[in-house]
Amino acid sequence: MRYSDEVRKAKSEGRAIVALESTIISHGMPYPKNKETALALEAIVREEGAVPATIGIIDGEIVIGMSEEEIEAFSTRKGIRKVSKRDLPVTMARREWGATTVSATILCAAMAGIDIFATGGIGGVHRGAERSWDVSRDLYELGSEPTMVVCSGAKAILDLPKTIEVLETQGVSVLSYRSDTFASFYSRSSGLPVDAVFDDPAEAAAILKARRELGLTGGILVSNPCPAEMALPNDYVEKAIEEAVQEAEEHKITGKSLTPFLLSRIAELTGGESLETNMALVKNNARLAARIAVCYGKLR
Ligand code: PSU
Ligand code: MN
Repeated sequence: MRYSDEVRKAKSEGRAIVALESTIISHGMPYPKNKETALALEAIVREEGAVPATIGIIDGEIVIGMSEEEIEAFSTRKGIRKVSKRDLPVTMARREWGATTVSATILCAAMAGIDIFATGGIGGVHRGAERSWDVSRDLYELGSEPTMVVCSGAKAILDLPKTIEVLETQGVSVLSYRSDTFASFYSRSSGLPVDAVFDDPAEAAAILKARRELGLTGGILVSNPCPAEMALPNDYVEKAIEEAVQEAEEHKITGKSLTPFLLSRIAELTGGESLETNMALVKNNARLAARIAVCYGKLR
């Protein structure tokens, strides 16, 4: 594992750190929006008084805190493996490059002692999972590592009621920021219930502290709805999702290619609107994560 100087210093000084993932850069957004977004997330985290740690694997080494050049490389380089837990050993032993998903980023953040991580939307139970059995590793890593993940719910391409059920089975505490329901990625509400609503980042920090003190395995999911001015109407985006899901089935796109395919197809079908929304929501999540991290730092 290799730390950037900034992250190593922040760790030794006990400063608030926010982990950021790299699959969203290499497989979740097209160039140059992926790079712009990744750099913007880092700037937002710093603006809020925390230190960003973008995580990925370079030549088999887990990097905790990428440089700007490394972020640029993850934005453009072809053939970067999308890494979840099962891929970590192969990527490391073969000295490959790997973009870490939510699940692998949770693992790396936990190894690095970073408590809070921001992303766009976690993976979850895919639509049609009763046939495909496609359930993201993200849900199980949340169930076993003590990390808090700040996101806009699970991606709307998924079966959200089933995703919420698995989170419950896994014992993940699901919190929602200033909204009564679980967010639906591009839209603000899925209509699904959460375990607790909070209005102040300090409350989320207190819940994280309580969970740690109990010594429970597993983490906390913070659902932060997309900013209202950038949210897409549910039924509008749902039409694009259904079309993309249908196409994926026709083209037999499965496994780790499915989510990247759906995200890029939905961006095309919405004339780029869904991508703008995705960029806005992940920035909003980085800000909230940094605020919670700063509050958590004061509690510790
Ligand atoms: N959030 C986004 N865009 C993304 C992702 C999250 O706004 O591309 C990535 C995360 O890395 C997440 C992955 O772990 O999508 C889910 O992939 P899968 O469904 O194959 O588990
Ligand atoms: Mn999958």
